[in-house]
Amino acid sequence: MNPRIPRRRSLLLSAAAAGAVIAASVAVVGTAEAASTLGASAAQSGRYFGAAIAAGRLGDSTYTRILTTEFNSVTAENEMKWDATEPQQGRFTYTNGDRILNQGLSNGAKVRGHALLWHAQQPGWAQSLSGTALRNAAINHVTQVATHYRGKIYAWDVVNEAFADGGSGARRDSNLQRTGNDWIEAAFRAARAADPAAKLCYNDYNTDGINAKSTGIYNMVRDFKSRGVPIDCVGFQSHLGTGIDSTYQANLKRFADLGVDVQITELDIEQGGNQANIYGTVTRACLAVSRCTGITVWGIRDTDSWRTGANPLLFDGSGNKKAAYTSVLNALNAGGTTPPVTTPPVTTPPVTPPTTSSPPPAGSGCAATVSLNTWNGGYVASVRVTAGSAAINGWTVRVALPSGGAVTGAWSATNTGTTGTVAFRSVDYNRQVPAGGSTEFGFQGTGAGPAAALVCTAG
Ligand code: 9MR
Repeated sequence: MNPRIPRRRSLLLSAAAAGAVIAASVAVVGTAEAASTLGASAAQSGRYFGAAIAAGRLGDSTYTRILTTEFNSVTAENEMKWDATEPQQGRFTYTNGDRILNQGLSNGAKVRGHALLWHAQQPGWAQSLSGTALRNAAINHVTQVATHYRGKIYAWDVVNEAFADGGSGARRDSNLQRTGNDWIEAAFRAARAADPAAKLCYNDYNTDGINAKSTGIYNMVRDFKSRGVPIDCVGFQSHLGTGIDSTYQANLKRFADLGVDVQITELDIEQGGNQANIYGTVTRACLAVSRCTGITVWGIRDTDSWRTGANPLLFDGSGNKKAAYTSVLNALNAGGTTPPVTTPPVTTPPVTPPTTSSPPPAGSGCAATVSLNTWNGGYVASVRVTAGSAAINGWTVRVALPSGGAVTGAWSATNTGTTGTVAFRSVDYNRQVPAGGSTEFGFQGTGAGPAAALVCTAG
């Protein structure tokens, strides 16, 4: 039953020679039995095998037995999404998210966080926001939720499904996208600041091969890496039908070659003649790409799946292993490349820097106050512009940056220059501020934050 696996052995030995953590297991590889569970067999090559789980099903003993026996990673199917964790603005509820977390951690499993920002499953209050208010609410959401789970999440889907289907390779229209094209990088920066140890992923579907959509995402990741935007991984949901694109593995590989981990994050495959084979193909593709660190199936039994009638999972409704299960287990036991041991860059914990502001608006001027969310080497700045005793129609805030620092993006304002003293000018929708009223804009930058009080000019 245990095939001889010379390829895996030699790869593990070379990992040992390189001093990788996996070296500890090398001595037993030659005589190892094939592991008999998905998690254990994935762990032989340094990977995880996980499932999306639902808090409401944890009382089902068949479900929980399979979960704790077979899987060494869990993802909350719904419980960590925006509508679940912040049902009212600023009021956070973590009860069900924490149940998933604790189920995973108490079982020695990794926990994938899913998902901080997404155009779907937003709470009603967020759906009705736009512009600065939505941007600030979104960044606050990322910061609060990632802070709550700080140090406990293996990888976060920071942004989910932000690209359009079809041939454009462009971003999907959404309320988040309309806050400015930089919303994704702002979210990643905020997530890094809040939980420096979590791997930060972009996650999407219909990316199961080299196509226009996956290429759009590829270009974004390449851009992020070149500009130092903190991204560590890309999730490929892999909700598959009865076939699989011949470039599935090559697509994973091209992303890995950008210097990010790749993960199969929501695997389910329509039942049909090819289901077991395709499960094996996906598993082998991950094993063949060294930076493919794990696979998650989107549910446990067919009856737990969101795809009613497709029977797309590894266990039938009674909890029996299907042919697809055996196909995956055999592929895992045949071994593969070994993922490098990578951790997010070490960063110093965020500090709360002093808030700097210009004097309170005297008469008809304006004032600007900044608060910073910093990390080692960068920050996100939120600036509040307050009108004095008269309404203003247009404003400019000048920010003096320390030498070496630069602005890398702004929202709800347009900036002139990126270094030295940078001027941020109001945009159409936040130009008018009533007497005593305020509006907000933001920017992110490298280096330390503003070096002096901000100067606000009305008009
Ligand atoms: O499986 C989830 C289902 O229970 C929810 O009703 C649905 C709501 O949109 O989300 C499902 O999970 C989705 C995941 O969060 C993102 N990728 C697509 C998944 C299937 O729709």
